[in-house]
Amino acid sequence: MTDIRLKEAQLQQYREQGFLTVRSAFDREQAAAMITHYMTLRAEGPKPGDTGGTSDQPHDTNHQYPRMINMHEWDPASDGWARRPDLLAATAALIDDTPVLRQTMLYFKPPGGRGQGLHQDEQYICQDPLLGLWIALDPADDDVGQMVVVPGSHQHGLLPVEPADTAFSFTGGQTKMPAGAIAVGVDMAPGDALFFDGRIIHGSYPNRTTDRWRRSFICHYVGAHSKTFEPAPGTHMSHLSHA
Ligand SMILES: O=C(O)CCC(=O)C(=O)O
Repeated sequence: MTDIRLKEAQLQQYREQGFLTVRSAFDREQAAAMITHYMTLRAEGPKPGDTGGTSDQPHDTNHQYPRMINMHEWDPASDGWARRPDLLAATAALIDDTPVLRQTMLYFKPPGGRGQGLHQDEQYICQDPLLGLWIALDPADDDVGQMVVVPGSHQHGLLPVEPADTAFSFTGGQTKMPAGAIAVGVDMAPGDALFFDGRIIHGSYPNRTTDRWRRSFICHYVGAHSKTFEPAPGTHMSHLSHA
């Protein structure tokens, strides 16, 4: 089994850029087994907290394969993957604290599925530090709506939110982009991991293919000493009517 250990240069990159890619954190067979696992769970029927996104785009394929949330609360396999000791150790090094699992999610993003308006996770979860861990289960590239990040944007602090174009985003809110912000796509292979800061601007565009999925297993961690904060007016997604 893979066992990741971060080097000082990787910690440095995370601090400066706000994200870090680690190749083959899960091996390909494991990623394939996770796809089978989650497709089986999805086929069983609705789970607590499912969402296919805003209802104004009923033909979005995300409605047929809604995002799952907090599977670790009812699925022991998800709990085990989210608490893999080396991933927790990497997270501890990145946030310089004892990690506490805050949330798990599974994005199916079938062919034609909408993406998610670019945002900062702390615009949803008001705890800092917060760290996201995004595991690619399928190859993730531009065509399928890979993760995009704005390098260094975690250094802006929390930014205002605005309505997103729900033709492209399954959520109704997005971050108001700071001047000069450039979003870059992160190419990932099955099993690759992306660690990202709770304040980095990130999200994804739609899956433009007719035959490829972009499934991903996502964990969010806070630290034992993370602080809950009151968001400044206009910086939290709940300030929009359909976030
Ligand atoms: O996978 C995506 O499209 C977006 C995921 C995301 O925003 C997150 O994991 O915080």
